Amino acid sequence: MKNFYQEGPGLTNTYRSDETLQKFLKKNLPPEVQKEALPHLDHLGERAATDMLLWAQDAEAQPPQHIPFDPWGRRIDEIKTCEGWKHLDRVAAEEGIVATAYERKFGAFSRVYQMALLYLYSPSSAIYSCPLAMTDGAARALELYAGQDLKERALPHLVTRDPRHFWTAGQWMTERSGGSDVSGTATDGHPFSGSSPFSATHSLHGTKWFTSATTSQVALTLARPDGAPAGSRGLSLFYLELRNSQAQLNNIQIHRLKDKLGTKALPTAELSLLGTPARIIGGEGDGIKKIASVLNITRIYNSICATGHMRRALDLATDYSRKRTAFGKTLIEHPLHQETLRSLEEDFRRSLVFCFFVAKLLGQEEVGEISASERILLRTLTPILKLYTGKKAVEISSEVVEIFGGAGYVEDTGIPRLLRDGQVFSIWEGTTNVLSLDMLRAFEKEQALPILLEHFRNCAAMKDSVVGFVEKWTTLQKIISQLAKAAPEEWERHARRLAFLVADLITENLLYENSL
Ligand code: MFK
Repeated sequence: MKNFYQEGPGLTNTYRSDETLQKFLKKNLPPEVQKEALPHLDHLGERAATDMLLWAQDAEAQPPQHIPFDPWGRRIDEIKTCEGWKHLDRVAAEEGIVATAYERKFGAFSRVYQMALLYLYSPSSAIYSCPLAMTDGAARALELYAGQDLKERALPHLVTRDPRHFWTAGQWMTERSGGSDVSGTATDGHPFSGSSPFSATHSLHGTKWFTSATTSQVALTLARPDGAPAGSRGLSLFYLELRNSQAQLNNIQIHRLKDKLGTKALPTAELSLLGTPARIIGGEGDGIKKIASVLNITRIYNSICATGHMRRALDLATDYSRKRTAFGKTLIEHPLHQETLRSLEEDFRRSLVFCFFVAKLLGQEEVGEISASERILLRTLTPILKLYTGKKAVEISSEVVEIFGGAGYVEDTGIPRLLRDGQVFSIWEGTTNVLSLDMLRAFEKEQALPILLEHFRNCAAMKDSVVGFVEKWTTLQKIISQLAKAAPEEWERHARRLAFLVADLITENLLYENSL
């Protein structure tokens, strides 16, 4: 062992090395979609292990900086980002990470194709996938609620493949009083009297506490127009552009960048709106309901990115396990190590199939090919998918750090970052508890529970009496019958348990159906 040096983990084309993704897509995409999508995914998988990876490393090594003043004391609030970060923006446009969904070339399958691109892009993007999530969500909200002129102005930029014209969007909801409960939103909207290239209706005054990525060109935000009632019902949805034609901020002052646990390359700022021109979207009121169309997309992005993150962590752990020797054989040859990896791989596979099941429903909704019960399934499963994959990302990241032993605890191996970044998924866009309550909201408002139960009754795993599925189904029925006459507080107490049980049933069936 004299002069022994351990070889570190490596990555190869992340599409070719991903048997689960390949198998799933080959089974689920129609041949004409496969013909275009699979070579593209192969190409992106190569980039994810080569040029993108280097740019992501650059972005991680040179986090963004906030420069509040110019040398002469003028307020400029520049957010300086490195070349790697800018390249990742260009790759996103070129590869159609958002565009593929909006071109809708393959009907509902466009979303599956697009989410597969995102899944490969995200783990080598230094979480550039976060601004893309909000860009996609904003595109959908504009599509649903904006006037024709605003659609024509903004949408082509959000969904373009041309990096020179590509815009990203922020989603600014969180204020000092809350990110989960936004009823205390203190941003006011007064009537706007000046001229604005996007026909602003209001000028906004308030402070936003968590805005990612603050280098975006546009943002959607919540504010309370003059005279609107207190509480969440009085909020409206607004569109704004961060900079004017001279590239100066539109009455926005950036206070500081957040010093976050992870996602260090992503500029997240606290800022104040000091009379920022904004355009109300879809008329006054119902702001939460309208921004929910953004949230439901960003939550699916979160799940895809969490699953891509799991795959990256497992790829590194598996490669390392083939290289590292302990007690006379490589780690991968030890039965207990094999079992540890097997169980993590299974959790990853569950997450992957669940993500693409929901992505397909989203695609169906967007092209108007969704039944009433499928629409309710999409509404109910979105928060469940997000809470499930968010927690799995944390668990898998933690186990992978452990697999590397002491090396996993040392910064310059890059492994600790997996755990820090993995933790964001359960927080970003709704915590586990908030999402469990969102599931209950869907049960109540959409009468979703009977539809979910009917879905389970029709599952292949139910018809074929798959043991794991039937056991969980029995438990679910037991809990539901216990809760049948219970007060809402009791439903709330059990919400998280119910959500994970639903996730277990969905994933058990999807693994069975896909022979994975
Ligand atoms: C990538 C790295 C990023 C950097 C790190 C990030 C760190 C974290 C930064 C953050 O702050 S992330 C936090 C982002 N915030 C959220 O995700 C919001 C979480 N909170 C919720 O989702 C709450 O449940 C919610 C704000 C929606 C509760 O608001 P309300 O007003 O109490 O809800 P209400 O009254 O039940 O619903 C209002 C309407 O919206 C209802 O419709 P109706 O008016 O027809 O009755 C609801 O049905 C509808 N609605 C609510 N949620 C919905 C929805 N509709 C569809 N889908 C949903 N998910």
